[in-house]
Parts: sequence; structure tokens; C-alpha cells
Amino acid sequence: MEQEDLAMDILELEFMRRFIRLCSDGWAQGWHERNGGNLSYRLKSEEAEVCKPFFDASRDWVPLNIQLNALAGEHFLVTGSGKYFRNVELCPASNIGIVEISSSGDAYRIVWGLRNGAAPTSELPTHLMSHAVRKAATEGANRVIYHAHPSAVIAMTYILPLTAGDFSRALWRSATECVMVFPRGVGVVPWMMPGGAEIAKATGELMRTYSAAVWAQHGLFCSGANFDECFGLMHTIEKAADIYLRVLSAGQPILQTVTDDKLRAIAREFGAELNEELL
Ligand code: 2HA
Ligand code: ZN
Repeated sequence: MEQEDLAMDILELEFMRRFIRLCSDGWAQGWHERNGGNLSYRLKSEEAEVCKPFFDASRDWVPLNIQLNALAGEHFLVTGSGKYFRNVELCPASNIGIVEISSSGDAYRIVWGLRNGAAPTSELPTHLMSHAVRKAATEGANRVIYHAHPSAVIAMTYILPLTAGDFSRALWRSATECVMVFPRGVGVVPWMMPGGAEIAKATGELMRTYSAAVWAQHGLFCSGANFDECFGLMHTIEKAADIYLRVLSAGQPILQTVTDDKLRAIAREFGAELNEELL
């Protein structure tokens, strides 16, 4: 069936609209210079079913070079390699696409979008590895993985030791809300070459424990059950990083902070499971 013949427009589906909105919001925040950043969403089976009439199964399978049994047969909406977040809203079918993972979990094919020979994001290995890990860690709840280049988080990676403890404490203390939003803390990946299996494995390893992973001198990877939660996590971490840097830049001695006991009290009050190992 020709796509034009279908009464419904795939772009009107809720997950599609929310995905596109996140791309525009991330661009508006200044986190996506040029083609920086990437986004992926694991479709619910009923969403993949509704989209089936729009799928084109004629494109080739591409090897993933990683084995992802946990994602076999899943569908992901992803941003395109070299594509600009600011253009997604303008022309979704050229800048984003849906990929299907093979039943053997070792290959993908594009079934919608990414027109004119476009390919999925260069960070596809890290996205899929993180999806596999977060899917297991959240008993299937996690569906969104988001990578951006927010300035303050990146700046922090030049002045703090690259450990989960150093980053989590600095961020938690920068704003009271942080401990409620990411009580397990954030992981930190040392500088590595982007786009490959090595950084995918390092990030995936951290995603077993943390909902977010900082990439030194590069950016941040966040996860979430839905677009609001994932974007909100990116936003909260970047805002805390910005406050952290403003405090350091103020040229004044620090007179008070959110102490460990206050962090514990916030976690208790809001029923969050604070990662005590990082205090
Ligand atoms: O250009 O952000 O990490 C996309 C990226 C690579
Ligand atoms: Zn990047």
C-alpha cells in the first residue's frame, strides 16, 4: 500500500510527536550544535503493530557487531547519523527513522524514514546496549535513551576526578531536587572514541547502576521510561552542573551546602533510594 493511501499519518502517532518535540526542545536548550546528540525510543509492541502498514521491509539487514538477544525483534525510532536536531521537526522522514532488530539480535534494518540513504545515529551501539541494560534493570519500563552535549556537564569533566562519587556528590549538592531525580547517582565514562563498541560497553556497564552516564569532554547519556522523564533527567543534571560552575566562578568562599545528612533526609522524605556508596 502506498503511504499516501493511508488515512492515518504515522507522524501523528503520540510517540512520534513526543520524539520530535524532544528534538526541538533539546535544540532550543543549546545542547545540539550542528549534528551533535542522538535519541532513540523502543516502541511498544502495539505501537509497532499500528506502524506496520507504513513499514518497508525491502531494505538490507546491517550487522550490529554486538549481540543483543534481549532486543531481538524490537523496533526503535532513532535519529539519523549526521542529522541535525533542529531539522527533525522540519522533515522527520529524512532525519529520523524506525529500525527493526533481527530475530537473532545481531543485525538491524531500516523499515521507515531515514530517506535518501541516511543511516541510524553513529552512537547506535551505545543506544542499543543501554536499552538492553536499562530494559532489564527496570523490568521493561525504560524506553528512551538520549545523548546530548550540554555545556556545563562537559565543563565539569575538566575539573573533577572522573568518578561516579565525585560527580554525583557535586550534582546532588548543587540543587535540592537532584537527589529525588537521580538518587542512584550518575556514572562517568573516561574519554573514549565515540561511536564504537568499546564506549557502548563502558556506558552499558554503568547503566546497570545509574540512569545517566557522563562522557568525559563529550556529553551526557540519559535514560527514562518516557520522553518527559528522560528529557527531565538531562535538564536537571545540566541545570545542577550549571549551578555548580556558577558557585565555583563566584569568587566567594562556600559558606553552606546540602550536607550528606540533608541528602539522606531528602531521600527519606521522598522515598528515594539514595546510593549511600557514593557519599
Ligand atoms: O554527532 O553526538 O556522539 C552525534 C554525536 C556523537
Ligand atoms: Zn556526542
